[in-house]
Amino acid sequence: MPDATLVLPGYAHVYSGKVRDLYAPLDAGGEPRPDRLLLVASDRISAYDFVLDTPIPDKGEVLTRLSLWWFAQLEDLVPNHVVTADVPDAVRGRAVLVERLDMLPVECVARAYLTGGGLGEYTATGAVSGIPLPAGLVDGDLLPEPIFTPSTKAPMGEHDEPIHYSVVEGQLGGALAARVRDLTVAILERGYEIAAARGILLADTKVEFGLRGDEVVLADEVLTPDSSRFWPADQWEPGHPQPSFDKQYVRDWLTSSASGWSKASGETPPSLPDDVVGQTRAKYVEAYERLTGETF
Ligand code: PZK
Repeated sequence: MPDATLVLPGYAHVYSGKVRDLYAPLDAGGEPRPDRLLLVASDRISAYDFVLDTPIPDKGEVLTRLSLWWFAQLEDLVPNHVVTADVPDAVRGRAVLVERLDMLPVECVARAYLTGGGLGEYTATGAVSGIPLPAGLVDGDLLPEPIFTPSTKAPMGEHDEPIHYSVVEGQLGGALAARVRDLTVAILERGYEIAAARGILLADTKVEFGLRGDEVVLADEVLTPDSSRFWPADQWEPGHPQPSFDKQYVRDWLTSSASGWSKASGETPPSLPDDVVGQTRAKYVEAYERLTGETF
């Protein structure tokens, strides 16, 4: 098992997700500050709905630095929750101190390409989140235009359920629903343009928003391989699942006879061999370097 819950002096552990952890900084009296959170990205990786027991070195730092870079690219579109990346040495590089917001209870997803859950819905109904799509689309097709396909925030271990935009309107009211829809699509479009220029397709992305008073603020991580689907542009070929920019070595090895594991078994996947770890680490670093134009 990669790191058991880290003890960070001056912080209280709040919550652990599959691959990230949340802490609250303590005030002078040892009480959790109500206005700040520390988001810590681990080197854990998930595949086929399992968190693997083999960490990918530097994954947490790559994703944290990539997310910070994207927040800066998006600053003219939407304010964000980042306070500082100046954090304790134990988590430096892979943690961000953020403003605690009133989070909106919706997973905001926008899609440029049809795949994953959206494809399943389309195949069953001809529509995604109630948005009718042209007939005859296949896995990996480019959509006529980017679409907003929100989902519920399911508790950990459960899957988010797609919802219609009308449900978001009911939850948030019409004005706020339209604001998060338009922002989500604008973030996808900005990310898409930047990534495409660097040979990476951004198929879809999930973002989270919170409120600072009545202002909508971008939270969580943005446009990372954990929140988005990145595909190598030169391998794009609709009609079948596209290779993942970052996780393909892991998936290929896990589903190969070499792993001795099968998805359908329900068993915990085996530890990854060193070469798969190294190749996967290199893909995360390559994604960072191609997208940002900076050396990791
Ligand atoms: C918040 N998460 C998900 C993220 C995890 C879990 N700015 C904020 N204010 C209030 N709450 C959150 C945020 C943010 N971002 C985000 N849960 C609550 C999450 C990172 C690690 F374990």
